[in-house]
Amino acid sequence: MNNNQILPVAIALLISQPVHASVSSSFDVNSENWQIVSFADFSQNNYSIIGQYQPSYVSGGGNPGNYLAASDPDSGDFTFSAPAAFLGPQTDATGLSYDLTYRNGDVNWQTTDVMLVGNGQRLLWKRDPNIVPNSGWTHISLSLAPSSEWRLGTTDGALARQSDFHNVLSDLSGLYIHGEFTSGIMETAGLDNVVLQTVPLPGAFWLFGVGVAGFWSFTRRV
Ligand SMILES: [Ca+2]
Ligand SMILES: [Ca+2]
Repeated sequence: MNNNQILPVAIALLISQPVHASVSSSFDVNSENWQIVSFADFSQNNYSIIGQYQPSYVSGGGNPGNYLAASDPDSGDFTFSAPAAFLGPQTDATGLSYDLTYRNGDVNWQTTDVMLVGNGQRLLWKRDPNIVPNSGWTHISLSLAPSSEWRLGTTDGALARQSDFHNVLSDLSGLYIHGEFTSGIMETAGLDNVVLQTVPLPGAFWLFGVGVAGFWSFTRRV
């Protein structure tokens, strides 16, 4: 490959990268504005916020590097609440993944695992089978699409439809990851590697990139 060919290939590679970079938090530098939000009782569909707190930022012990932790702050269901970077118009979002660790407390409380709020609607995700975090790192991955694990409004509400996802994601105002797996105020949960995946560019854009690069190469030769 000569010099005239390297640049077009580099351009093609650059253009072929997805424009919609996924939003992510790996907590390498700080807590990235995540917060702890505690709701009255997910299991009773009581979504009153009873407390907001700062998470602990833990150096080392993450998956890898640093991570966020929260010790159960009150009698409610505490969640890790995503910052503004994850919110707003997110209709391109297709999935969510995160890593959980649980280094203090028995796992004996199971209810909604992820809650999305937007446009006056609430989507509730409860994994089947239950998530049972442990002192290592458990990777959790979910699709933002209709399934038997997604309910609208309440834990016994209707199965969420595609139109419900579109409505909520078009103006996402809250993304909450449940950290509470112990009945009683004693546990500590940790969070790392949150990724909100978005639709990658269609293949036509990649071909377009190759075409542009090829044209550039052609014009360099004449
Ligand atoms: Ca980390
Ligand atoms: Ca608890």
